[in-house]
Amino acid sequence: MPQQVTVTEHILLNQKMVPGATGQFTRLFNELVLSAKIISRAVRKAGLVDVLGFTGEVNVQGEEVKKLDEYANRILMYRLARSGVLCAMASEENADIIEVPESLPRGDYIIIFDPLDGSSNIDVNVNIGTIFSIYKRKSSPEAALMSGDVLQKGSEQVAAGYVLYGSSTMLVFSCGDGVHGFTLDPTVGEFLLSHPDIKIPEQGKIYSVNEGYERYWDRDTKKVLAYFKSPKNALRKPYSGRYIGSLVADFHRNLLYGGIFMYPADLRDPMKPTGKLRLTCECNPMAFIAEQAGGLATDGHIPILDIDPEHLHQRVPFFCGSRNDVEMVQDIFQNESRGKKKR
Ligand code: AFP
Repeated sequence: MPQQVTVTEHILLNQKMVPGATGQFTRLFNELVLSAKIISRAVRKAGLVDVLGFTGEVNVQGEEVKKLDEYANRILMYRLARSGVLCAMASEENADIIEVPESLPRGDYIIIFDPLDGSSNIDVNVNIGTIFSIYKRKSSPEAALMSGDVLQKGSEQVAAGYVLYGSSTMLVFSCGDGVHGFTLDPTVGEFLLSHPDIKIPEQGKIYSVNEGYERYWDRDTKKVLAYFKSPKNALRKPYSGRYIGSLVADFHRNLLYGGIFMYPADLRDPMKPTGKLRLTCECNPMAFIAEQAGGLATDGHIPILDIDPEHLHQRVPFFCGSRNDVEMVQDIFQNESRGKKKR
């Protein structure tokens, strides 16, 4: 019988290797895993039961809320609040930080999540995902929770990952010791280790961006796209363009095959001058995974993980993936800003 490590076993083995580990993280992770299974079950039934379409409400991002979005949010809120190890949570769907009520046991961890990213793809049976990012509070547990406990730099994440509801359901995460992927075996109801120690190819061959918005980009960003499409780039031929419009799916493909995901700043909407993706619940966790797999993530000027968040729903330009490709983006932006200074 082949060796089949479950995600719980993997976390427990790691816990044993961390001196002073209390089991709190394991408890939190178990609730995340259970939530992922429950959400996956609902996603798999979409089309058969009444979970497609809109709830009729609009979320904090000004987007219409999908029924599955709302369901996933409720599952995560309920389960994670009962882990007994969190002091606060934040969701892409909620305007503010949610403190765990005093009536429930609490701990030092903080989780930020996007319950169902790519939800415009739900009704057409295209891959969607859950993204999460975990921190430890910095202030004393006796003191009142500070916004700085939740708004930490991405480099302070203790763990991050995503669940991809695709041709199979996969959980990919890092606790700072590399990236590991587990596939849900529906016959036993367990996530089994299928992709140990994932490394992103140093040189990519795919670029993923919503090219339809090119006319709204600045000159640097247009140069970046021209580079990936040029036969004179590092590959000596144009990269393949692949864009699903579902961050988890686009990121996951590029993680395994090598490539770069881009959501640059654009001038379409004056309310969103720094792009669409949110630093805390989308970019930071993906940047953490990318770096742990040997890749990079930048906003064009500084590493995503070094950005000090100003508010919970902050948006940043995002370039993330294979090391050589992201370095090229940084070079193009740096040369442009050097040129601007000279002019
Ligand atoms: P939705 O959840 O509204 O579908 O947005 C998904 C997303 O946040 C991210 O998953 C995609 O990469 C990106 O937006 C797609 O945005 P565009 O449709 O503007 O390309």
